[in-house]
Amino acid sequence: MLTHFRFTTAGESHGKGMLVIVEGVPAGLPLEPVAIARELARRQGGYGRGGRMAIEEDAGEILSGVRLGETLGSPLAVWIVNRDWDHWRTPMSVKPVPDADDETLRRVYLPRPGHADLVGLLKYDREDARDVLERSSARETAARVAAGAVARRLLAEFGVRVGSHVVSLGGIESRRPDPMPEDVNIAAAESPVRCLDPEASTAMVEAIDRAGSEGDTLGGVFEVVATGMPVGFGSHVSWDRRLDGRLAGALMSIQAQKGVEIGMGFEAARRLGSEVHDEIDRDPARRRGGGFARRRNNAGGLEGGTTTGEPVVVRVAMKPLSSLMRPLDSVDVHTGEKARAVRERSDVCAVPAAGIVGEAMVAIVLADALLEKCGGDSLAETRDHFEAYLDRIADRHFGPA
Ligand code: EPS
Repeated sequence: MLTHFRFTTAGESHGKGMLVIVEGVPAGLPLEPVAIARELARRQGGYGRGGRMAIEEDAGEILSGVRLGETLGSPLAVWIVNRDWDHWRTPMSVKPVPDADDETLRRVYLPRPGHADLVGLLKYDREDARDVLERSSARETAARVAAGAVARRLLAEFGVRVGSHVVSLGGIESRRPDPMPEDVNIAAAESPVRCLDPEASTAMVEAIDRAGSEGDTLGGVFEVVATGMPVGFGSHVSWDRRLDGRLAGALMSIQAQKGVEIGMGFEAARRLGSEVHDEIDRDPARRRGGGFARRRNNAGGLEGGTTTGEPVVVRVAMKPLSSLMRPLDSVDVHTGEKARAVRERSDVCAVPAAGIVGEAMVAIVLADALLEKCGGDSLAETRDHFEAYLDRIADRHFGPA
């Protein structure tokens, strides 16, 4: 799905670490390790996380692709250590461990409803669900966030910023601030659940405590907002070039996400066309947008699978996590007997962290769209193409500056 800014991840949740390889970054992009460490630290936060986050201190080590603070145009490899691996050396051993019992190897025969455990066992012909859950775990999102940090760094060169906030959690809806804060992430960081409505934020924390004490879990909805993307990225011409589809696919690929809305989203289906579509005005100040402006942004910054120049706004629905401390009914895959699913240490709620992962996936898709349109082996070349394209739009409507 990604054609220009590509990445792949490897690693198991309690293995030695997570690796991500990012391909397609132009040469000459300034990149400090702290740009990655900062995003990884943001992902580790959020009220509702379990004991694991007290063990990990994700920073990310750049193994390749950067020299003297600048990208080389070669693949970037980033390594994120799993500190918890120290406790898992035997069960996660690469070599066989003869004579070890099921407990020592932490084998799992009781698949959790909602997790990849059962389908993975059947599909990959495994007996031990640990062979599945170690990879299906959302620990993998640390690697995505590292790739997203590189995408963000590239987008920043072009004035594009990506932020997120939690709009709903455990059924508690937040009120939208009006106007929205200038920097969503700075405002969201004030709330333990990254919610911009202080009252809702308090109620969400209480709901997490309640669910946790009952051995249950909670889901929610987060919103990602990307500002500064100019008009004309993505395309209407072919199904797989439509940016709304590419964003939705990338966001739905995040573990535990069940739905994506763009702009007004599902609400648009209930309204009249006149209430939905964003009327067009003349605005000479927006030379590089052809001198056009919109009165509102119900489209969420996308028309015809192409950016309009308004903020790109997407919301993503996350289901409650499927590792419950009060487990649901399941079947023992060894005996075929009815049993309770396995109790695995986990989080009560990871919606605030999922928002950071959502930002990463949006940044990656937008970076891909940017490189698709502007190309170039070096940042300078990409920038030349970017500026020339926007100057051309301005010239067409106003004549050369
Ligand atoms: C996860 C279960 C928990 C989470 C984990 C995702 O880990 P553990 O099984 O070690 O307690 O903390 O998330 C992370 C490790 C992370 O870095 O986000 C799961 O089953 O998906």
